[in-house]
Amino acid sequence: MTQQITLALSKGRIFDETLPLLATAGIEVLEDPEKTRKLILPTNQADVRVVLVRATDVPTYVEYGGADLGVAGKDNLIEHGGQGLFRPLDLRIAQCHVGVAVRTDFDYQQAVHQGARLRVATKYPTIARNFFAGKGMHADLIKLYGSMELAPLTGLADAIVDLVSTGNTLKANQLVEVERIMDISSHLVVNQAAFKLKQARIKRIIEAFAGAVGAD
Ligand code: PRT
Ligand code: MG
Repeated sequence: MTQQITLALSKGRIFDETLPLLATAGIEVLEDPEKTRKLILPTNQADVRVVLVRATDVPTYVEYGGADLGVAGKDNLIEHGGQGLFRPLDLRIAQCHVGVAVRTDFDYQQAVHQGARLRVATKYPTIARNFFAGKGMHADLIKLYGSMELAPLTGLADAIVDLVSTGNTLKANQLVEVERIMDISSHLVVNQAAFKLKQARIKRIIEAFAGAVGAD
């Protein structure tokens, strides 16, 4: 009996940038997530299916075996904690970085210098907490789920910790990056039990992906 392999992806850049990697493993997704309401997508391989979940939920699906494999941003992996996940490969896709940004009229260096208590809005409390603790700074974190850029503009926070790619979003909202925290890319994650039970099939996928991203 062939074992079913379930791969968790999020719609948008991760799905789009994973497609060429799947192709190198001979896997072709048969429906376009932008055109269907289905959350389970068949592939040309009878034993492989793709499930569409929120980017932040990919690590959770894979942790509990709702999916055998998934592709998740390092940002979301850090916030999840990574328990129960085997992380064999950096796919080097969906690249960006995490940074601290403030209003252009906010003197961040002075706040740092004076040891001020910063109010920081973020979707990434673990990354933010570790960063400010490492600098020996007090940060009061405010958890948000989106549109972080609005927080300094409305007085909700002094600073945000958010993902930056081109920097256009910050610029459009009169914000400026004052700290670069870490580079981000998406990683392949595998459920540890699934890796043992379905090792041959999963290894073939990992090897194809590794070849495609030029990993050793
Ligand atoms: O959108 P949704 O709330 O469903 O979830 P999500 O935002 O977590 O998903 P998605 O698909 O937007 O992002 C998935 C993953 O892509 C993230 O976890 C990152 O690892 C990665 N990634 C790469 C990015 C970006 N680049 C990125 N630029 N995720 C988000 N952005 C956003 C950023 O938050 C900011 O609002 O784009 C904006 C900045 O872009 P620039 O180009 O204007 O700097
Ligand atoms: Mg998004």
